[in-house]
Amino acid sequence: MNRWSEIHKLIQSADKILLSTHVNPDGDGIGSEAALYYSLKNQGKECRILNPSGLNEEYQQIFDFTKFEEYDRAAHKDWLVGVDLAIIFDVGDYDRLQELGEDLKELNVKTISIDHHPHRNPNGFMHTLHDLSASATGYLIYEYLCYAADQVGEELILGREEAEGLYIALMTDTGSFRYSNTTPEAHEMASELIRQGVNPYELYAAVYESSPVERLRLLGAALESIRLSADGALAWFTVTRDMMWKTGGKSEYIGGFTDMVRSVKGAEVALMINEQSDDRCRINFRSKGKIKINALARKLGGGGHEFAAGATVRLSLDEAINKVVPMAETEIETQLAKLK
Ligand SMILES: [Mn+2]
Repeated sequence: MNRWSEIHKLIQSADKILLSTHVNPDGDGIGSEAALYYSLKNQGKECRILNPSGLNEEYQQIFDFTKFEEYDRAAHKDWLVGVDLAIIFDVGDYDRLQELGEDLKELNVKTISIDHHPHRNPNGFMHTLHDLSASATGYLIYEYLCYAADQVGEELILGREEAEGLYIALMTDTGSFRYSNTTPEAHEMASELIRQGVNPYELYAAVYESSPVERLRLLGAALESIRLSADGALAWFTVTRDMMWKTGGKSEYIGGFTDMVRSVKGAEVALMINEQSDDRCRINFRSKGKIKINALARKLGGGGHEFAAGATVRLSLDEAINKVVPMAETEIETQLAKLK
């Protein structure tokens, strides 16, 4: 039996469908939503995208931003009544849906989680399709659309938004086909999308070459703060509220900073400590592939992939530095010693 057959039946028998993804939606979540949204609309289904938070500027140039609504209980809860199915992308932890998750539960809406992250407790969802080997959630959506087309004996023909959504999902989650999750299947999917009309440079430029200058200034301040430790195997840096204030930066500009710091020669792990308030910091780890960092993120109350993980800690900036940096050093040194 095909792994999509059950989900396909659920989708076929639903008339009113909600799509959603995590807070601060990334290219994978948004792209997956766009692809399935337009596909379901074409089938005449009533469909709506409601996310826990809004769309970053770069994605507003590619997609019709009015289709990506920020969930507002007062304005949207009435619409949730009578939803047959909620499909949630790139989220395995139900709690990340925040208020929307609470309301779906209260209204007893059927939920499906489609994701490629490892999870401790995927509870809360009624159905799940989790595949850690998939490069992106968008890869899974592509596989589903191929399956659905095949069921009616047709070739998959994608509209502009569907094809661009899938390409953006894949491009952003593989770091533009550079990270270790770049599989032959990912390239095959990209080649099919390009054949169907996607323009790779146009989408790359929309996402990566349209930074507000404040973002680059904030990046400059962040790069200035890089420190090396564990014999150079750890490159850590901070993004403080002071930097934000001086550069005019915003928290949504921070995505991708840790990946950039990982490029330091000799560094195995990059670590960002982002001061969010007097007693809260966001911690981000990126590994080049020798050191697994998800156990470290879990110790701090977070999670993620083996080589890309993070956590939010209830600590001041100084406290976070004093706690997390030594923890990371110890973890890196222990793992490196085992590799010798
Ligand atoms: Mn993803």
